[in-house]
Amino acid sequence: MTRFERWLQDHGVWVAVRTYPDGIRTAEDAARSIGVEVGQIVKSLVFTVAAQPTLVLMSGRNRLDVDRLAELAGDRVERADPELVRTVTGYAIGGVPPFGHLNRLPTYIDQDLFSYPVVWAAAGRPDAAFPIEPKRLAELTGATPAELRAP
Ligand code: 5CA
Repeated sequence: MTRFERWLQDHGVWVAVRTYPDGIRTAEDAARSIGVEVGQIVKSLVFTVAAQPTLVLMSGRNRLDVDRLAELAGDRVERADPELVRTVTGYAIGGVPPFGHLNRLPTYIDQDLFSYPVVWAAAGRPDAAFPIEPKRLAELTGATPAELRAP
């Protein structure tokens, strides 16, 4: 059982994890392999706001507007490096899930994800993903919905 699956079990959260042997490291790979629109893939991105690691759940078709996040969060925003991502989430880039992290992170969710009935997120490894209703994803992460896409 993977760490993510153990977290699901320990927290009584049920999602259907599927594996893709060819790997789905990027949103584009994931969309192609799963057979959905790239906008339906959830990118789980870690930034620091001041020094506080913060999670941003972004639609795969959008780029985060970092200035907008800084405005919302009220402080300076920087991208976390791969080591920090692993330290705070417990997962390596390419497989970072939207929840199930070592530490619970303040979280924002891209408004555009709510335009799909179902979205797909990484399941703790670069070859696994699971579908989830965006509303449930926001509830489980306690995320703040926001308009976050770069123009
Ligand atoms: N498995 C796929 C689809 S679910 C996945 O995890 N996609 S992702 O978008 O959530 O994770 C890849 C993201 O990691 C990239 O979009 C990119 O923003 C980020 N990333 C890639 N390389 C680095 C890096 N060197 N430092 C910080 N972030 C990076």
